[in-house]
Amino acid sequence: MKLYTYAPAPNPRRVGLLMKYKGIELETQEIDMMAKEQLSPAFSAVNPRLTLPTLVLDDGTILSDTVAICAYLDDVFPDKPVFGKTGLQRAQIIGYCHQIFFEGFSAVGEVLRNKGKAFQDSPLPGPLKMPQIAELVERGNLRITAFFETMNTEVESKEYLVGDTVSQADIDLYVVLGFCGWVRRAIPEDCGALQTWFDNMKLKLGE
Ligand SMILES: N[C@@H](CCC(=O)N[C@@H](CS)C(=O)NCC(=O)O)C(=O)O
Repeated sequence: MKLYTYAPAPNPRRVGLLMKYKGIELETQEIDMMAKEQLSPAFSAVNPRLTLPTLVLDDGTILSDTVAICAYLDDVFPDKPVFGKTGLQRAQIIGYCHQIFFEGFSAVGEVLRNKGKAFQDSPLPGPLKMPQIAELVERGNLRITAFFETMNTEVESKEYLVGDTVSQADIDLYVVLGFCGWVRRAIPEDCGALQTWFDNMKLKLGE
């Protein structure tokens, strides 16, 4: 199998940290997003959704959603599982990944991509062209504030989001909290539990 990625970008980082944590090595090709290589005909032939990460299996099957790639890699490389030890834990982890993607990643994306020239006509990842909407910057920032508060409550009495070891949910939360920095949003002072959780997770992930 082969992974197409761009290591610094947030969704690729979710896969990168999973691979680092589990000690997985794969054939990898970096697609330079700064040079907009993900929009090239060559990459379009690999993944017409034009998004990273993309995992192409040996039989040609394409996985182009981060959570699907992570779940698949966790299955193929079972040491240090990050999708739970029971069916319930697996469901809870997938639930958190979905929540973090929708309430966290997409809120930051809303702020990042609706202003400035870098994402002009491209406020959403992928091939769709449409205008930026300036008001979404303000709404995205409100969503980020709400996300900090929600996640602060989630980790108030927990070392890990689910169970007693690192899961994909922890990796995703760790990555999105870093991604908040791209829009100059830091964990607020009144979210002390979240800051403590983040500092501990940084050590656990060897970052
Ligand atoms: N559905 C995809 C979305 C991934 C995504 O949005 N990736 C970003 C990089 S973090 C991307 O490829 N952006 C392409 C672009 O901005 O043109 C997933 O869950 O992995």
